[in-house]
Amino acid sequence: MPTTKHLLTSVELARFVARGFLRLDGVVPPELNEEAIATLSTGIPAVPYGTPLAEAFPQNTFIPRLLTVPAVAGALESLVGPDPTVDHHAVHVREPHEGSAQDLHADAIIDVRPDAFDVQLMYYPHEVTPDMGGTLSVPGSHLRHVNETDIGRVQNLRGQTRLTCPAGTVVLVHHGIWHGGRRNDTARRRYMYKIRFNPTVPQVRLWDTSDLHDPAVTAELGASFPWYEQATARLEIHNRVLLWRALTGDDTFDIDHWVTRVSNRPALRSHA
Ligand SMILES: O=C(O)CCC(=O)C(=O)O
Repeated sequence: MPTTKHLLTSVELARFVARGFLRLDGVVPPELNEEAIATLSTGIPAVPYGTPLAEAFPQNTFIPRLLTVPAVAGALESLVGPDPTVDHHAVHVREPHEGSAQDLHADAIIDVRPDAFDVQLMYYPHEVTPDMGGTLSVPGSHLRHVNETDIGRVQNLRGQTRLTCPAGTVVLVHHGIWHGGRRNDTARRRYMYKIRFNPTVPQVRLWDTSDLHDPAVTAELGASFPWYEQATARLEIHNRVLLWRALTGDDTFDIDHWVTRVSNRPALRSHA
């Protein structure tokens, strides 16, 4: 059933679970993008960790208006539900000709929650061209837990993406995604605004589930990525099945028997 809330579909949710990110290209209108550059360059207000989103920013200021763009609001609600809290937010600038890139990392520390995740919204108010230091990210890395910059020595992985995008693009990422700002070889500052949300409700069937049984869901969840090892790729699928079970509340869902097989523990029965 179509929704007026711009909720994500099950296929889109499954894509997020497999890849660890969702791109919304050019969804923010030009007038807001123009306002963004001025707002982000003068600085944004500090928000204490865990502040309810509804209390974090004065109404009708830039950030609430960004977050109520329908495609952004619908995607966010589909992933973290209504009324999340703000973990933290920051403006990330790649300076003109700054000469270096950021180490590959995952934010915060190892996070082993199997059934919950935070979402980080990355917003790019201007076009990001190939030499402008777009955020590099590694599709399908988010469920392979790492401790912050412990992966910093990794220089390049097959299938990594260095973001190029039109103005007004929002990328929503799972908190575990491996990423890093790249070197900006242009004469222009590259802006990105990032805000991390903590869910306050169980992340169960928060999206438009009318296509839940579409075979494309399983196809998305089974996606492989060029940097995966042949055997470890199976663990990635296993971990996605666990997350999909948590998100759908369906503990029978499986792909190729991966989770069913390794969780099979027949109960002891008496043979009277
Ligand atoms: O500047 C960027 O593109 C990424 C920065 C970032 O996400 C970080 O420092 O954690």
